[in-house]
Amino acid sequence: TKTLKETLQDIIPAKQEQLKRLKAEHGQTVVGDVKVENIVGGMRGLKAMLWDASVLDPDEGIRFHGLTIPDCQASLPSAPGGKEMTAESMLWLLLTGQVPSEAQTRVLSRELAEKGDLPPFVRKLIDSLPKSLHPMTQLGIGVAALNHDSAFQAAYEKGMKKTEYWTHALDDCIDLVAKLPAIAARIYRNVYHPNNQLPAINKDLDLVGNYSAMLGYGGNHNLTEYLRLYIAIHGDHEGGNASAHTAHLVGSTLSDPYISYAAALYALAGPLHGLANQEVLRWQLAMQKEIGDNVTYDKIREYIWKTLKSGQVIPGYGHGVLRNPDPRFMALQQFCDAQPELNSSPIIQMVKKTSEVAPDVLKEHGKTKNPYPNVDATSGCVLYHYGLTEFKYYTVIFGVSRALGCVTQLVWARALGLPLERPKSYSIDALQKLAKKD
Ligand code: FCX
Repeated sequence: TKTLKETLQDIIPAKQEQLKRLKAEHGQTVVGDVKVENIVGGMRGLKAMLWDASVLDPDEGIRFHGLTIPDCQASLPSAPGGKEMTAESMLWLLLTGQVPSEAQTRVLSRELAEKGDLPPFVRKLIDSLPKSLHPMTQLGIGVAALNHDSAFQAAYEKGMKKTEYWTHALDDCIDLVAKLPAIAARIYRNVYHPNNQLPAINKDLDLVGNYSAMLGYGGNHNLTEYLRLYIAIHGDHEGGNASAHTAHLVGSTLSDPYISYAAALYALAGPLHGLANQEVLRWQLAMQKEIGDNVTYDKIREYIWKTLKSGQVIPGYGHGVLRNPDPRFMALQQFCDAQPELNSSPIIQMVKKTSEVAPDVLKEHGKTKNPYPNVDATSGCVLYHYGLTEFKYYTVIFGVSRALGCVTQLVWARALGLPLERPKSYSIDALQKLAKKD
C-alpha cells in the first residue's frame, strides 16, 4: 500500500500537465461576465477561482471530488469500533481524489498521532494567554507559532527549486493537521477546565479519537463519533468561502502553511462565517429562556420575528451560494434521528422545530436569497446535549476541521505552481464612468 506522499507523487505530474495544456490551449476561453453587482456585492457569483477538491452546487450542496456526503459515509473508512468516516480518510480523499483503503487510513492516523505533540514553547505560549481571550484568537496564535519549525520556510530560505515546493508544503500541512487537536484541546482545558490533566496522544487512535480524549470526552463513544462526522463534513466547502479563500490568498504569497492557515482561522472567526456556530447556540438558548418549557411553533415564530425586527440576522440560516437546505445540516440531523436519546433532548428538539418554521418566516421577511438552514443551525446542539456546553469554543472545532480543505489547496497550489493572487480593483468613480459608457 502506498503512503499519502507516494500517492500524491504519482498523480501530481498528470495534473501539472493537464493545467499546462489548459493554459496553453484554452487560456482565452471566456467563462463569464463581470458585472458591477459582482464587484460591489462581495464577488458573489463570480467564477474566478481554481479549486479541485470540492464543488458546491447551489441546489444539491457539497460534493468532495464528486462524492456526496452520503457517498462519503458509505465509502470512506471509519475508526476501529466506529461507523462515521474519519478526518484522515476525508483528508486523503480531498488531497488525492481517491478513497483510501483502511490500511492507508491507519498508516496516516499513526503518522498524525506521532506528530501530534506540541513543541514546549507553543504549550507555554498557549498557557500564557488570558482565559478571557476568545478561543479562536488563541487557536490562531498557536497555529501561527508552529511556523517556527516550518519545513517550507526553512527550505525557501536555503533556496529550494519551485518543483520542490509541494513536498515541503505537504510536510508542514500534515504536521499542522496533526498538531491542531493538541492546540485546540489545550485551549479548551485552559479556558474551561484548568484542573484537568491532558492525556498523552494514543498512537493507536485516529485524529478525532485523540482530540475527543484530550477534550475529556474519550469515554463518550457517541460524542466522539459525532465529532468524527462533524470534522469530516466541515472540511471543505469549495474555494470561495472566507476561510478557504484566505488560506489560498495568503499561501499564494508563499507564506508557509501554518501562517496561511492562521489567517484563515481569523476569517472563520467572523459571525457571518464560522462563528455562526456559537451564535446559533447563544440565540437558541436565549429563545429557550424567553419561551420557557412550553415550546410551540407559534412561540418560535414570534421569537424569530422579534430577532429580525431588531435588525439582526437569524444565525444558521442563509448562505452565499446554497439555495436549499444544507446537506451537512441534514447529515447531522440524521445522526440525531438515529438515536432516540438525542431526539428527545430539549435543545435538539428546539433546534429541529426552529428549522421547521424559520424558512417560512425568512421567506415572508423576503430578504435572504436562501431561507434554509446551513450546517451551523444544528452543529452545536449535539455538543451541548453531550455536555460540551461552552459554545464560545464551537468555532474552534470548526477550525480543526477546515484545515483539511485548506491544506489540500495549499499543497496543490504549490504543486501546480499557481501564482500570487492579485485581482484588479476599481473605484466607485471608475465604475460609474464605465456605466455611463454603457
Ligand atoms: N437572517 C436575516 N437576514 C438574512 C439572513 C438571515 N439568516 N441571511 C441573509 N439575510 C439578509 C442579508 O443580511 C442581506 O440583507 P441586506 O440586503 O440588508 O444586506 C439580504 O438578506 C441578502 O443576503 P443574501 O444575498 O441572501 O446572503 P449573503 O450571501 O449576503 O450572506 C450569509 C450569506 C451566510 C452571510 C447570510 O445568509 C447570513 O448572515 N446568515 C446568518 C449567519 C450564518 O449562518 N452564517 C454561516 C454561513 C455558513 F454556513 C458558514 O460560513 O459557516
